[in-house]
Amino acid sequence: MPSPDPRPRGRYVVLEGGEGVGKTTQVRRIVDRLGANGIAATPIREPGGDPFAEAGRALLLGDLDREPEAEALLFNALRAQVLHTRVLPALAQGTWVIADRSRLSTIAYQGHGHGLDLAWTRAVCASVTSLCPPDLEIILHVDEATAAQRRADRGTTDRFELLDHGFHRRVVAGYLAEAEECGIPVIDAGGTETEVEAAIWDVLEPLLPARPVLR
Ligand code: T5A
Repeated sequence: MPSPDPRPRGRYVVLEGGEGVGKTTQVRRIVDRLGANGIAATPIREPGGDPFAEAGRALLLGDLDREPEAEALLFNALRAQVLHTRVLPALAQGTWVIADRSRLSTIAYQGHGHGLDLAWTRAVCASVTSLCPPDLEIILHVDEATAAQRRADRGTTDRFELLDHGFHRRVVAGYLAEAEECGIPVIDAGGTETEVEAAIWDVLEPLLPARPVLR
């Protein structure tokens, strides 16, 4: 009989929020900080994460017209792909996965933003994320002016960033409504990168393996 795998399962943590709140920056910082604490961690981003999903990302962020239902389903198809090819294998190896977006993005953008039926959107997302539900989701939130400034500083645009202010307000309101309904932590991401990292770490800390007590 094979001996039990002694490695603890990794944890799957998802950072969420509207455009330019600093998710990518914080994914990198949290991966590095986990590494500094002796915990293997890998970043992924959605849409994307493996060659097939990155090809799908180009389609989704490109400017071909599409129906919102098709868009929501394609985000979820690519999610299923990376859950199988990247997330589940990493977790099984004991590696933490720190993700830039997942199901809440579809609920906020395609559901609240584009007005898809929320029950349908949630059900589609749930059918995919049930493959591997996140251990923790965190929503980063900044005021509109700060987010706009950060996007301008970064200087790139894709089809979602070009959508009107009303769309982005519905997305942000959608995130906050989901947070309220599902008890998801919302972090004020208006501080410095170091301050935001510390706030995320506080929320994530209970997931860390207990250190042996030295006597
Ligand atoms: N989408 C995605 C859907 O519609 N449905 C879905 O299901 C999914 C999964 C993805 C797009 O797809 C949509 C949502 C998105 O529109 P993306 O390129 O991955 O596209 O876009 P974002 O995830 O929004 O990434 P952004 O790069 O726009 O924003 P981030 O990652 O939140 O911000 P970040 O870290 O790149 O920072 C932006 C700038 O601010 C600075 C950074 O240096 C950078 O210049 N910054 C700070 N400055 C001051 N103080 C801080 N604390 C800072 N933190 C970062």
